Amino acid sequence: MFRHSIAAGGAAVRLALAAALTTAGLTGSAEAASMRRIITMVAVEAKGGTTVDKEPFPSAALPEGKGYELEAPNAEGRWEVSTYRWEPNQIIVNQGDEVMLEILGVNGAEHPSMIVGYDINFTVKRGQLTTVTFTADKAGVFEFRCGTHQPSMVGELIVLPGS
Ligand SMILES: [Cu+2]
Repeated sequence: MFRHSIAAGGAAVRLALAAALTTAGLTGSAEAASMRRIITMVAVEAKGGTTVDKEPFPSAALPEGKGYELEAPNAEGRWEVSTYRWEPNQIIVNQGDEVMLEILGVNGAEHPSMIVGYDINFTVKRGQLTTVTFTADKAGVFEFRCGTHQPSMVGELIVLPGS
């Protein structure tokens, strides 16, 4: 749903963003010029848990894949849930921007990943900063995904169309 509204309303979103930037004094005109963009990201694992005396173990399974894990109660009745994520998982740039993603691996040994539609492959490793640079020359919505931790470790690169 959201993806469709972005795709259909890209021009409106771009104008709104340009207006917001102008209001903030970040650009002199309603048309944002191509910029160098540096976006810091992390590969993280969100975790939570409790015990069955406080909350029952969920009866519904989570989607298949290594992106979600639901551990059954242990001998003490404690159960855990975890998921791998990109943070942020939505990136908005203007067409023509020179984009640099600086991605720190915090959880998980490695994340072999790609930006679908941009033919960009990269691997994020724990404790290392992976730099991904590209020119956002194609407008549209593009998935970036880890090949291991699906279906949760996915995000959207939104490239707003140029004039
Ligand atoms: Cu991963």
